[in-house]
Amino acid sequence: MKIHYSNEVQSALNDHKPILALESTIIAQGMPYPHNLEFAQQAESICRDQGAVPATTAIINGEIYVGLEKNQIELIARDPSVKKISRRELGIALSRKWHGAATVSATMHVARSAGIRVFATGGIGGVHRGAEDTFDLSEDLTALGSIPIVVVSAGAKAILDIGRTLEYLETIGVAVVGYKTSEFPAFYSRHSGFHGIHQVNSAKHIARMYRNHTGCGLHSALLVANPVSEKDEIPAQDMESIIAAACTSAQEKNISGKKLTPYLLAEIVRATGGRSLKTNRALALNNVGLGAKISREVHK
Ligand code: PSU
Ligand code: MN
Repeated sequence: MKIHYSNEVQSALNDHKPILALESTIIAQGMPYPHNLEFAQQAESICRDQGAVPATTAIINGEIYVGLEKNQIELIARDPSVKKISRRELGIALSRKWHGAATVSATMHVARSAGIRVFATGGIGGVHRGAEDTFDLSEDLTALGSIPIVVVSAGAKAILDIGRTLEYLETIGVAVVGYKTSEFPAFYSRHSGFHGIHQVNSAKHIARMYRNHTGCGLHSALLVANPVSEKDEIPAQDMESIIAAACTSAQEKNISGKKLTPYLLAEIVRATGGRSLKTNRALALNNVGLGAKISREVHK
């Protein structure tokens, strides 16, 4: 796999400095312009402030980039031709010379190949509600089961079936820990009602767990669930009817496959009058901050 590195990422790789992988689907398909551009820039600056080099990953003209220049981030944020690319579609995107935003699964795949061990996103994809009929399970799950990197997320997106997502994470052997909590968070909300995950209270301990995880020869990810802050959360009971309505609307409009998650997120932004966008942005930036700290500890 041929990867173009930004100068900043290339020198961090040469000097063994901490690097944090960031995905780009959250930019291109997860948030509307220009909020997505502001978010992407802020994510990079928080990462640098915390002492890690941001490695935002995307495909431009059919080439893989790890670490984007300013104009490349702008292209991902505002060019409507940018496609959502998951791991299985990398070869297709390269052959077709597409612009592509990398999902969690695609970013994990590229990060491993680049030797980057820590990655921060908003919320992972998972088992969709009604998956018993649609079979809609995100490719993020299979990537988490087979790529040994630390993934920081605010839990699984609340639009999913969180209970089944947790069960599936167990089936595929993903280690799940909560940052300062033993309850798996629900993306927009701190609480999902699913208790009993292992609690870890510092980036240092997460780094040690990761070393032991890979030291045991495990090839799955260490998934760190980092709840959104209290001041930014939307309580789960406020979200539930909005999410249910968005899911019904997607069904009525026959929206499925890779279009489903972006549609649901946008519907929820609309229905909450932009409140969910603020929360999504806050939780993702919170994950970047923690991810950068973990990256520093992993590099010690
Ligand atoms: N987190 C967010 N917003 C997003 C995503 C994550 O806060 O848009 C993206 C990630 O790129 C993830 C994708 O891989 O949603 C999941 O899509 P799907 O459910 O189609 O697998
Ligand atoms: Mn899907």
